[in-house]
Amino acid sequence: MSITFYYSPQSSAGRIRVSLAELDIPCEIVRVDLRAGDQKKPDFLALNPNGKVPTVVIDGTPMFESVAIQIALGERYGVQKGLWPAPGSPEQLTALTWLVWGQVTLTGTLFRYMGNTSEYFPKEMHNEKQAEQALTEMRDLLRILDGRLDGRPYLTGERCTLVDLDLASMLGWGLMAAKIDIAELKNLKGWLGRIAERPAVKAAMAET
Ligand SMILES: N[C@@H](CCC(=O)N[C@@H](CS)C(=O)NCC(=O)O)C(=O)O
Repeated sequence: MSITFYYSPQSSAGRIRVSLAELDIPCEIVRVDLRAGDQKKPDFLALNPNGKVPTVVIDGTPMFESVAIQIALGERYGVQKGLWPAPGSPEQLTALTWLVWGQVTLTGTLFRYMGNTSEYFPKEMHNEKQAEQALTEMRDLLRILDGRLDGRPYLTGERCTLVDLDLASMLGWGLMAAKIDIAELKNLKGWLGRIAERPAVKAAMAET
């Protein structure tokens, strides 16, 4: 088994950094300097034509899109480590559901809100009505997530899985960047706090 991980700290690749550390899988880490444009060089584009991190090469096969990478890592290495439900189990269906919900529905809405409000995006692209609509949807989704965590410490039940780590990694950054307050969502707040305390998450957050 060989894994090469193309990584840049404080980016979408952080969630894969956390998964690899939690799974305790030996891998070669290649730093990609996004500011210097390493991701647009021909060698890198041959692995990921999108020119983005995370990108991994597992036993010679390149993969991109963090959701696909999380599923591959979970299924290959996570079951044994208790970080991914067994294939064919009801928990696996639940894990896939929340992972994709987090990456497609929740992240899509968050970025729509940020695209219309945040200083990360040019002011001339901001649209007040779109922002209002996206924020209403975002609040609904956060309430849904809070409800899922009611009486359940983690998304699939008693155990933390790569799905929790993935969603929490995106939300920990996203809620801060989008300046969305979740004080009244106690389950969500507690879950984010528990995950932020994990050594692999702390280590990834501290990397520069
Ligand atoms: N949907 C992709 C998003 C990847 C992505 O947007 N990566 C950013 C870092 S956060 C990137 O590499 N940007 C470099 C660029 O666009 O030049 C995933 O989840 O893997």
